[in-house]
Order: sequence, then C-alpha cells, then structure tokens
Amino acid sequence: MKRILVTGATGQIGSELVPALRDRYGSNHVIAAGHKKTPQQNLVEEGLYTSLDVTDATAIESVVREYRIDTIFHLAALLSAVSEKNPQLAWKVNMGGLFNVLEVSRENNCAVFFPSSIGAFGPDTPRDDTPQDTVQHPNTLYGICKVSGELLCNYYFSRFGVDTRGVRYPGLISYKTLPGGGTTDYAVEIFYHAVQERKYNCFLKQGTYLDMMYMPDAVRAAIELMESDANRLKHRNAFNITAMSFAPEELAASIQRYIPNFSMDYTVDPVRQAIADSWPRHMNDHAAREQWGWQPQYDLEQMTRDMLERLTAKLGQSSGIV
Ligand code: VAH
Repeated sequence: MKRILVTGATGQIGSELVPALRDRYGSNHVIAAGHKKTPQQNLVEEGLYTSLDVTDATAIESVVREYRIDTIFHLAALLSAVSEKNPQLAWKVNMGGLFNVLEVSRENNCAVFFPSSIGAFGPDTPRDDTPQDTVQHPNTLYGICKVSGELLCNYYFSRFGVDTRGVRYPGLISYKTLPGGGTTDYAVEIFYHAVQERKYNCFLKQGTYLDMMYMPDAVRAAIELMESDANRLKHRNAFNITAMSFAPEELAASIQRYIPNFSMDYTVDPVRQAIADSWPRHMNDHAAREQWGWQPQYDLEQMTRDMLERLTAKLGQSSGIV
C-alpha cells in the first residue's frame, strides 16, 4: 500500500487531492503537509497533518523517514501572478523546494508527482493545438520554474531512476478554496461574485482563450497518472492535459444560463493579461490520452452547474439558479 506525502496540501489542488487520496488509500497512508500553521480543519481532523517548509531539505527528509513515505505529490509553489511580484522568493520556493523533494526522493526511493502548467509555454509556442513536444520559452518566472522543473524531473528519472511523473495543468476551477494569486483566478472568482452579487468585474479582456479544467478532473488525473503502467509512458514530465478552452465572456454566458440576471464588466490587469497572452489557447493532449488513458469528465456546462450549486450551499445564499 502506498504511503503518500502531499506538500502544498492547503492549496487549491492539495485541499481536494488529500481527501481523494485518503478515500482511495486510507487516511493513515496520506500525510498532508503545508506551510500554514493553521490548515483547513478537514486536513487535520480526517488524517495526519504536519507543517512543512519545502525549502528545508532536512525537514522533508525527516517527514519522509518518520512516515516511511514512498510517493510524494509535490504541490507547494507560488503561482504565476504572485511569482511576478516576488520572483526571488518564487525561485527559492518553487525550484529550491522541488530540488529538495527530488534529492530526498532519490535517497529514499520515493516516486514524485510534479504539477507543471500551461505556464511552461511562452509567446512563441504554437497557441492552438499546442503539441506535447514544442518550443518552451516562457517569459514569466513561474513559467521558467515550470519548464525547469520538467527538465529537472526528467533528469532525476534518467540519471537516478527516480519515478517522476507530471502533467501540464490548465487553469483549475474549484469551490473549496479561494484563488491563490494566479492568472486564471478570474474563472474561480466569477462564481463567488455570481452567487453573492450577481455581477463580476473581470481582470482579463474578452477573447482571452485559456485551457481550463474542473478540479475533480485535475485530482483524478494526478492519481491516474501515478497509478499508470510506467512501461507505457513515453513522456513523463510533463503531459499536456485539458478539458475545455473558453474566454471570459463564454464563462459568463454559461453562468447566465443558470443566473439570468448575472452581469460582467471588465477592468484589465495588464500584468495578468500579459501572462495570459503568453500562454496557449488550447493544448493537444493526445499523448496523455494514448499513454495513460486521460479523459476529462466535466465540460463547461457541467462544471458551471456544479460550481453554482456547491457555492450556493457553501455560502448559504438564496439559490437564484433557474
Ligand atoms: C496560475 N492557476 O494562474 C495557475 C495555473 C495555468 C494557471 O498555473 O498561475
């Protein structure tokens, strides 16, 4: 039975991956680790939680040895917009943390899941039907960390035999945690504002197409990739995966089908607009589908309805959903 460590467990992916892993492998086999001293209650009440600074290699090694970890989902990182505000800290956490995890994994025979991103591509990457293998010249610190992370994970596999695997996540949408400083945060914020105020001021302009995915699909992808047959993997770090591609006005129209009086206007954030404009509009994820059976289950309409229903309940609002 796997013994799993999840770093960044209090973040957007971690807060949903940990419960899914605990359901699958048993609560006592999944250690949630975060930099926060006061994590979400469920992470503590439903299993083991430890605070962990991923820039401290000794601390990581101590947790891995204490709990006899054999698999690490390494999610701890600063997101794109936050990283542009503090690139030095972002490099220290994103690359220093990953290097520490890979070194501890090399010494303790752990498999490693690394979440790359559409941010690993840059302005000269083909933006439509973006190939699995293509030009990667990101011009954000976040993207430089992601493409460097992909290369480092591939190196630890080929040089040391560490079982590293990863995906290039699109923008992720979830209702359990608030956005954490990313460029795709609008696609989460919009739902909170739709349910509470029936209006939203979007920081990306109309026509800004980006790949997106609902969190249940993202969590399932991480688990399925780590459980897949290693012999079928021609790629490892990292697989393009996506579920949908939409622009802000299309998401707003989807919400209006359930909340007719919802309205949206725009105040463009030049920093996040520039980041979004350097990313693909839609990736080709054939390699993931062929090599480990990737298949999304949520499209825009299914995600919108589920998000609105769950946020209405979470926020205790009057439904307003037709
Ligand atoms: C961000 N949500 O916006 C993250 C993600 C593809 C975007 O990496 O930074």
